[in-house]
Amino acid sequence: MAISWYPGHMHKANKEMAAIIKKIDVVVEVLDARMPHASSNPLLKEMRQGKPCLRILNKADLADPAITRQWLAWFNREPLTMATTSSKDNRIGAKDVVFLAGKLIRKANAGKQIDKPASSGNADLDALRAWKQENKKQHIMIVGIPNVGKSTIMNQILGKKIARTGNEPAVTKGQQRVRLNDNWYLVDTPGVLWPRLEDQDAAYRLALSGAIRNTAIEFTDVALFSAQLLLEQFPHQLQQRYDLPSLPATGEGFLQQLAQARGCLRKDGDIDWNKVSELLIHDYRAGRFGPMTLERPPLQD
Ligand SMILES: Nc1nc2c(ncn2[C@@H]2O[C@H](COP(=O)(O)OP(=O)(O)OP(=O)(O)O)[C@@H](O)[C@H]2O)c(=O)[nH]1
Ligand SMILES: [Mg+2]
Repeated sequence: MAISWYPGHMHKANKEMAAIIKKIDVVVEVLDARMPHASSNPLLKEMRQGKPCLRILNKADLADPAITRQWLAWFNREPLTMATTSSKDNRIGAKDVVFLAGKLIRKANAGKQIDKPASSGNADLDALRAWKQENKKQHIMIVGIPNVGKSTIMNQILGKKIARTGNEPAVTKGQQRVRLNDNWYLVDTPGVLWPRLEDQDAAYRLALSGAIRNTAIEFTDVALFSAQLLLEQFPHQLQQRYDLPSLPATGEGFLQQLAQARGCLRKDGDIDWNKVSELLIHDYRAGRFGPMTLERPPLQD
């Protein structure tokens, strides 16, 4: 079954983001460190139009640190962007975000021809204007796919729980603007996808991560896709987690074996596909196979 999830609230949220982006100084794009490619929103690139962007590879605790470093190097090649990580035990805080966002704004301004306003002839007024320019309110908008950890990061930056968080997509329903201090404002936004998930392999990875509402996916399809992927790329981790003597060649064979081993069976002894699918997907989401990154950056020269 092709995966697609673009409910009305996302369309609305995308329109609302596009409407305020002109007033935003730095866009903070939160990505899933386990799948930085699949979790990159192509609409955002269009919307951003070269505005400074800080990318946060979040849930880095669930990703392979060596591959995360490669991704950071890959993203840092892009002009007017910076990339960093955040994780459960080492969350990015206000100091880091303000420091990096400030750096990006200075870089962006250095590339601009800023005409100094003509002197008003009144020294006090000129000083007030200069002060206002220096103390301009800066706006940061936090964006990203559903359930990637935007609100968690916003709360961490603010040092208190202002935004509701939860382990399911579409927890945040509308924009929320909060003052961090005299100079900085933060805007939390609802998680958004885009109308057509053209790369269906990437869509399945998103479904595995928990970015797509459970009612919009077939658990068994996602589990079959995931079992095949894990068999090909992480056979040792699979075998270790489930203590299996050997691994079958196909995703279906693997799920059958897992169902037998874990008693995911119906009363009549048939395999309970839903139950075994949930088991595999939940284990991945909880990081029970150990840190695991499903995508690598393109090869660099
Ligand atoms: N392991 C791990 N989990 C995290 C991390 N950051 C956030 N989470 C969890 O991810 C889930 C989603 O977090 P939210 O902050 O609600 O995500 P969101 O992007 O605001 O989600 P929506 O508003 O629904 O789009 C919650 O269960 C968080 O506890 C992290 O760095 N590591
Ligand atoms: Mg949220």
